[in-house]
Amino acid sequence: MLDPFAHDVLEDPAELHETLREAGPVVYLDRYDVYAMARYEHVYAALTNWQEFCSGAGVGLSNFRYEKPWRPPSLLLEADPPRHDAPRAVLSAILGPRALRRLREEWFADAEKLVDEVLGAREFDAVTALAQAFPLRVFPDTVGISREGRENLLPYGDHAFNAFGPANDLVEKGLPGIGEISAWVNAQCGRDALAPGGFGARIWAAADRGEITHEQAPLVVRSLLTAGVDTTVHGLAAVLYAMATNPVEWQRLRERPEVLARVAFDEAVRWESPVQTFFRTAMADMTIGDVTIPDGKKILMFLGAANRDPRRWADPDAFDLARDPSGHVGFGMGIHQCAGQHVARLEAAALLTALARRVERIELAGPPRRHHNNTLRAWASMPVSVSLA
Ligand code: HEM
Ligand code: OVM
Repeated sequence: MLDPFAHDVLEDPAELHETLREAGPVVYLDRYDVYAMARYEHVYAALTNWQEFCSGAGVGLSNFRYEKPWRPPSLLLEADPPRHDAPRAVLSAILGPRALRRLREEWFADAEKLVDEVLGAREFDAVTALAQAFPLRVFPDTVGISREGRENLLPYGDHAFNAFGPANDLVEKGLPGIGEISAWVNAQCGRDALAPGGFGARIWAAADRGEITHEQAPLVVRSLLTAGVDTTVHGLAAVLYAMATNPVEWQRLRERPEVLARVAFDEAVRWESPVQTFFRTAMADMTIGDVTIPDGKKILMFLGAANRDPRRWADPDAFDLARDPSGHVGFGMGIHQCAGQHVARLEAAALLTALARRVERIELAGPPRRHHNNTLRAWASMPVSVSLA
């Protein structure tokens, strides 16, 4: 009766991950009537095989063939080729490294300003003061949404990521507010709600050029608002936690931030896997090892377990800037691999570089507290103290 969504597992999933990896390539979870994969080799193989492991029936526990989705499905995350292709091409161009170059200077300057403000105190909460504050400072403006109502962004993402799991207490706690929050999010996706020049306006411009339809444009904007905030918050929290608990790595980063800020963030995404799991749906009977997955069944992919599989990673539990973390599946792999990964990396590079310049030491000033979410590995609070360079 293993439950990946029970509170004790969400608090610390390491033991479940090891149990699943050791049990074999595929494990049946009777509690949810789904199959689980936790070894790197098999998670990687499934993520790069969209034909047999599809996303169009949803990437949560709910199977859209039998159950009505809680919101119209994402045109990216919850779509298979060929329908996935055009929205993906549009977002990849808007969020790609070339397009982001013009943001770099501005975001680095914004990070300097935020860090200056925060370092007015020697003790603060790294989750609220940095990991939440920085994405909220740069991302909504870059998409081009209104100032009013931005407090809805984190709760919306939190609920969306909870909704990939079972209908447990975490989903229930979001339900009373989600109607109003969704209405606000949907209203931000219209052409008239989006400032010129932002990511949102560029999605509409792609529709004007015929690359996607005008009906698709608001849903593509919605993907940014769903996937683009909580993920980076918890990704940044992960790298800040890694630094606060690995002082030698912090010193290394401070010596070469231009190179190591990026490595540190990707190593943190491997180490912590802010997005822990996603499901796929079997498109045929498939026998893997000695388990047969019947056609139509859901398969739970443990990105977090794959990213610490000792079959793939030496000393997997160590946060180590000397390792090459590339190939981790923390951003997924294959055709659905995170469309926003360059955005996340740029945010992290900006924040870490600003911190590296001014902070000599960063350490925990009290016990950090986890935030439980069915999909995200998240922090509620992380008291830290710093000494300045
Ligand atoms: C897809 C993780 C940041 C937008 C994904 C997937 C993962 C992921 C694991 C693959 C889902 C799958 O295979 O089913 C993360 C993490 C982030 C992050 C760990 C931060 C540390 C962002 C940001 C944005 C974004 C900042 C937007 C600006 C998307 C979109 C998809 C996606 C649109 C769907 C892509 C597709 O299906 O083709 N992300 N993400 N993500 N992500 Fe991210
Ligand atoms: C989306 C999306 C993409 C990635 C993650 C996600 C809630 C949503 O396209 O809406 O999580």
